[in-house]
Amino acid sequence: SPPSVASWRGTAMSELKNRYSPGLPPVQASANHAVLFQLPVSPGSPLKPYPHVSKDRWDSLHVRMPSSSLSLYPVENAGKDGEEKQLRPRWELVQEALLRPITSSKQLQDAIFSYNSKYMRALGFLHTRHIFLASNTSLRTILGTRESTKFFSTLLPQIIGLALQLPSLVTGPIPLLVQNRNQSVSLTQLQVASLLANAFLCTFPRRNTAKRFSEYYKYPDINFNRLFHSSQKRFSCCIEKLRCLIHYFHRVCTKSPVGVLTYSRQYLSPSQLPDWTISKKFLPHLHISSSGTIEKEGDGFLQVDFANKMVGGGVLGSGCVQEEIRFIICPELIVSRLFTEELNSTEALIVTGCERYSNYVGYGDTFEWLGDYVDTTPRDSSGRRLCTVAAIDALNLPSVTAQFAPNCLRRELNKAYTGFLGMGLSADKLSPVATGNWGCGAFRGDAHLKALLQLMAAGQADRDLVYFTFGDTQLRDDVYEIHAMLTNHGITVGQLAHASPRTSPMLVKLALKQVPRDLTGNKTRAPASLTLPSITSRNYQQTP
Ligand code: AR6
Repeated sequence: SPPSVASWRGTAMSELKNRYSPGLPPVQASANHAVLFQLPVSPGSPLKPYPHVSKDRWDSLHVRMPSSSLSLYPVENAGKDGEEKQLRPRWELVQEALLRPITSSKQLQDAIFSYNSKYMRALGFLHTRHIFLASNTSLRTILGTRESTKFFSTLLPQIIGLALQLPSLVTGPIPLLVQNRNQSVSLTQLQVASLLANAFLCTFPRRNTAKRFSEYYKYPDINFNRLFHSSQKRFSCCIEKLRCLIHYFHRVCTKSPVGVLTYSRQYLSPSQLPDWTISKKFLPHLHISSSGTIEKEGDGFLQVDFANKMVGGGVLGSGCVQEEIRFIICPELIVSRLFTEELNSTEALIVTGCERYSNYVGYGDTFEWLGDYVDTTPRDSSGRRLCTVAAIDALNLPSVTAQFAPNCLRRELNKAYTGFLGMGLSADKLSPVATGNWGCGAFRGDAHLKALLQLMAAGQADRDLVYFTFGDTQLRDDVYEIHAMLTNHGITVGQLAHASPRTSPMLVKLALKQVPRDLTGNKTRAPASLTLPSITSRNYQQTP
């Protein structure tokens, strides 16, 4: 349909190049890429864990696995002098607890407590009424009576089986993706499922405290216990999220997934960052639509996750906005929380190969699981779905005006650029970026400004931009007009970055809604809230 009635403006999707272009080169092991299955991948043959002989690393550079022989847990024993503590291998306790028959939520809770008692007590978790998974009534609310009976008779034993296969499925050490390093880890979808089954059963050691300077305080939490807690804010969202997760386990336990995922930490050192003010790159093509979502209509593009610096944000708690919803409908993203240290300002996490398992409706408080989703996204030569998600965290702004400060603008440009950069791929093969109001919901940013900054970052990274305004038709038209005007005038990324009243009166007029007709030849309605201060000028006064 013609643009006047269509919900989109700009370049038609069909004219954008490189949709479904692989997001990464084929999987290859190297010093900074750990591959935990045997290469090469031959389509149709089962993937084998690698190395063939298990190798454990119980140290600060690798995930401390619950099945490690060095993971010990203090248990109380009745000795001849009364109670005494004895250290036992945690994995023995986990197996003992989970291999006993579990036919009720209370028994499941007791099993989890047997290898997590200290932590549960610390959080007041021993009050049964606080744990909704510990109440069969609540489980029936989540699953329905018949399904909840089936959960204990069929699905839970399968989840436990998947979790306990961990030592034979994940035979190599998983590196932590630490700050200021480019580093990747590739896992099979089955390995990821086993790790997630362990997270569901809360088996990961040392991950149960957020205390400052505890070993993992700069890592997101991974055990699912917070989701089981009925005193959570947004209790109904937690229930819907559990529905999604239980559905995921049902899917992977019924039919083992056969693909592969790569999790990459992308870091740019100061010398790798662009000098924005001298950039000669042009703004990219823009497709902007008021309908559609990044995960659906953005299929085959580089999909932006509006992230928290702790990737996944509140996915295992009460959060339920773009990032949390994405992680819960594609639970393989949740595993990134196991090994991704807090993102710094020039870092992004890129996940390639994740699959979507659930349908949903609503957003925030109205979010609901809506049944199965069959993902038909094609795979690359390494068995990864051609779905790449770039997690970039915008600034969480203390005030609306703060974002216009030059250092904030530069920070956001660098962050978006880090996520959009196709490392190891040639510029002519890069897929467009699918994004939207990044940093403009929970993080309170200005959508016009963020759209412009993302256009600049995409242009700098040689990618076109597909922008979903999430229902906002005014924003769609504003950004479309601004983009059309800037590209008609051949304005470069550098000129935009350099715009200030002194260096670029035209751009500043544009920003201040004073664009004269003779500059464009068209009637121009400048957006309400776009301002364009210089990122170089220190003295620039923001106009109210
Ligand atoms: N597709 C396109 N646009 C969307 C979608 C979607 N699926 N979902 C939401 N939007 P927000 P932030 C639009 O608040 O401000 C999380 O807790 C919609 O207009 O998720 O960067 C993270 O963990 C929405 O208002 O992103 C962080 O802690 C806007 O995108 C924090 O929130 C922003 O979505 C990040 O907050």
